[in-house]
Amino acid sequence: MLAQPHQTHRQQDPLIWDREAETRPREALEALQLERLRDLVARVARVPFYRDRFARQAIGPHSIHSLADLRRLPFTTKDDLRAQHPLGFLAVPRGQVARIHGSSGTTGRPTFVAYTKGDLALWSNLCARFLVAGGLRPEHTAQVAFGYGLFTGGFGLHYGIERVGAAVIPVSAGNTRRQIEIMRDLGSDALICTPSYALTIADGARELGLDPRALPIRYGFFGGEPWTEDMRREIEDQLDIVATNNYGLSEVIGPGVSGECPARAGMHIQEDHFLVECLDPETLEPVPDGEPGELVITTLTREAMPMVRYRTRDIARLDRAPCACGRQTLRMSRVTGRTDDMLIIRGVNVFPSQIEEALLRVEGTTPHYLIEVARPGTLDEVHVKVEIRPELFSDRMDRMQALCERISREIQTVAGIRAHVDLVEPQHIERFVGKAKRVHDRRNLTD
Ligand code: DLL
Repeated sequence: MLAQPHQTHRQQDPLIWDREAETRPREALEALQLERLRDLVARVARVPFYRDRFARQAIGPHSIHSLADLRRLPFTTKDDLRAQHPLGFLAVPRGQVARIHGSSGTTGRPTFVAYTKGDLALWSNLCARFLVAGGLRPEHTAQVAFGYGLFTGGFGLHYGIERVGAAVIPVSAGNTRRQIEIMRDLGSDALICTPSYALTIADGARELGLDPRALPIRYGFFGGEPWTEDMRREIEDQLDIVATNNYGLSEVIGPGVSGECPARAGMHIQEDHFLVECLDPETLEPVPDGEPGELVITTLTREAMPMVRYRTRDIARLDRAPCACGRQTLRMSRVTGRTDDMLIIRGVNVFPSQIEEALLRVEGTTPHYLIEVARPGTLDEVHVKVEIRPELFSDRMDRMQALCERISREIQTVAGIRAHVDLVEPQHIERFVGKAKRVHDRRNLTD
């Protein structure tokens, strides 16, 4: 089932928010990208990190003659952002910052992302593009079940929906029963959350004795975590909706980097604002189109915190063929993996090192642990097996139970997720000679 055009005040382009920008011919798009890239190189010279690197390589706007010159620019990594904590990457005076979001880091300390007023306007427009492409109309009511807060999902989509002119219900994440009640009371047409939460809502409806297909929602906009075509079929079937995928990351802007059109043959990258490369993560050379590689993103128009060649660690494939929908932009496949060990648990980014930090805060634990992730039904479940010191291993169930609860609380504090903790006798967790493998991810999240 594909999204059907609706009658709206934008009747001439019912499935395209900004026809001029979104269907710009390739040549004109590349000319615009080049102009913006030159401007970016001039602007980021205000950031000491880039100023130093550019100076070392004698790079300036004069070095950019074609888009291929992008490859002369240095990369930016999450570690670089961390080293400049909290706002060392700011490219505008602090007084021009209009909002700050954050993304989880390996140490529990967020990396901050700043926006000017202009960035916020751009962001809502980019979200409006994929929302309209996926079926949202001004007469619709959209329910946002992403968290509102430092996470970019809630606020990003919220303002995108407002930009489209639809009504927004900012329910925020969690409380499934309430989500369902609100959805039924207010007749929400669209649901915005992680794909796994969409399935939880379907489960929740059944638990309440309701038929999930009879819920009012008709459109689902899902992102923030990896999912598969099988999962899409499952969601569409269980909820009787059209589900589209959208991708983004806080360091770059949040949701709005790319999203699907009704053809649903990959996510259109908003190339007038982001230059996306797909590189071999080892050699950092481009991979041929259609081959998996790490996405590296340059923000062409972000003002407060522009990024030059940001290494996303996300693995995906690029497709340059024009799309049936009329857009000429590059499309990216689903994200099929990461080059680092970051896990996304129910939409929350978690690094194994955070779990380790939590364990080590509790006296009596050892650094021998195993994180098991599974998706037995529709939701991710995490079990952390941890060895405890021999002197603490006890026959007293109540003591062991209390210890489990303490560890679980620490994990919640440091990593923001709920985990089942299993205490294991000393020497019962496998030891490694080389690189320790501390994560067993049993979810099948590839295409
Ligand atoms: O998750 C931004 C977002 C919110 C996107 C809501 C879409 C919807 P972060 O918390 O910084 O930002 O996490 C970014 O999440 O590098 C990917 O690994 C993963 N990710 C985001 N969208 C998708 C998707 C937001 N559609 C990290 N498919 C990224 C697969 C996704 N992975």
